[in-house]
Amino acid sequence: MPIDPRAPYDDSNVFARILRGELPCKRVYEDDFALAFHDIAPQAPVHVLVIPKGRYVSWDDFSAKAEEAEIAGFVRAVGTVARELGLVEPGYRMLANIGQHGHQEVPHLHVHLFGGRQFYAMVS
Ligand code: DGP
Repeated sequence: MPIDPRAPYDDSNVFARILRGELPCKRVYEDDFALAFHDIAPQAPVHVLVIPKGRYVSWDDFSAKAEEAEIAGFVRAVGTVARELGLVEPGYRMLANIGQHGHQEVPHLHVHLFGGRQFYAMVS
């Protein structure tokens, strides 16, 4: 079910639990600002999620409330992950679902990185 975008941050969400080490993940990258790991239900040969370490429900509150250093660190981490995974050539898709109409299911900001195949029209 898509999340309620007005709900406060829920510390029991699955990505918060991964950040705390309570649940396993297939980690591909970590720094002070971000953690990246393989999606549990990949929709491409490469499907990685990059999440900030701070408590942000979505891109909406992250972009509004995060410190400049957190924003810069997270944006740089997303790019670093894509480069380290070898996605830059021939290219990749990045996506963040936000709230109900965006069909966001996990209420902790995450950027999807998809690669390893050709993409066409936007997802439905
Ligand atoms: P979204 O619809 O943007 O909220 O996508 C949530 C994604 O998170 C979806 O592609 C599946 C993935 N996911 C959900 N639970 C887990 C989990 O426990 N581990 C991992 N690695 N991915 C998960």
